[in-house]
Amino acid sequence: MQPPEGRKVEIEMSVLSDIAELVQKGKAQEVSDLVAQALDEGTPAQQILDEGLLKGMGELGVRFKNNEVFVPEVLIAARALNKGTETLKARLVGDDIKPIGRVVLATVAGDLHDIGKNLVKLMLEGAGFEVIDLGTDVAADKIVAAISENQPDIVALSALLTTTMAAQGETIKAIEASGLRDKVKILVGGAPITESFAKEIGADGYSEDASGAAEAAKSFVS
Ligand code: B1M
Repeated sequence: MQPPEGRKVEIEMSVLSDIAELVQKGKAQEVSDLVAQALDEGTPAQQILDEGLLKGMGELGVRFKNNEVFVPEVLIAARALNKGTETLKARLVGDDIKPIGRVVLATVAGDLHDIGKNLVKLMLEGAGFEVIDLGTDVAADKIVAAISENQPDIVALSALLTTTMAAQGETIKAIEASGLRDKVKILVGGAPITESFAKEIGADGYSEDASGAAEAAKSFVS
């Protein structure tokens, strides 16, 4: 028997706040199990992401900034969050969808942050793209080599630090120098990136979040 509506909302909220708390504690398996439970209970994936997984990381981010937690705790939390998004992905992305385009995706040189990039990957795959994920701290020449090898429609670059934003521009310059610039659309994003910065460095598109990145990518191939 289903619980009455008010009680259902209460149960959902408690599962989501448990997810947020377990992300902060870095409990990867428990996070993954609760994400699966929330999906089984019919909670929308976007709500699990926003009000569970990302809420937990947001709260931890504030404590990180205030020097209440340090790099090791944040790293373990990031692993738990990534495991949670993998569980979401397993339920969201079908196996036998014909790709609508190919994307080479990377976090730029000097930058180790991969949670936002992984979300962008999830949304792109959900939108039907094949994604070649080069990982984090990816040098411009490696991105150029991946374009030659894979002939993507789009190159998507993430940067989370004010000190690594410039590497997006350097990567675009390297793509220009290789003669491959007119073969790809370039999409940039990440917390410090703005639309005007994206224009300044010669990107074709910018989005402030992962679902916007998927929308922009779709507009490039439509
Ligand atoms: Co770092 N870190 N970190 N960190 N870290 C930040 C970014 C920081 C804001 C924390 C702070 O001080 N408040 C700060 C940056 C300050 C600045 O540059 N202005 C910071 C710092 C300083 C550092 C170190 C230098 C700390 C140190 O060592 N003293 C160091 C740098 C290491 C390096 O990269 N070389 C460092 C290290 C780390 C960890 C390794 C511990 C860990 C990363 C683990 C991992 O990613 N696997 C970490 C984390 C987790 C964070 C915070 C807490 C969370 C970032 C995150 O994942 N957010 C962060 C503080 C915060 O943001 N509150 C912080 C959730 C994620 C979903 O958001 O990545 O912004 P985000 O992605 C968003 C959008 O930006 C957008 O879509 C996503 C949402 O839908 N998006 C795109 C992202 N990429 C996109 C691409 C697109 C389009 C949209 O198109 C291609």
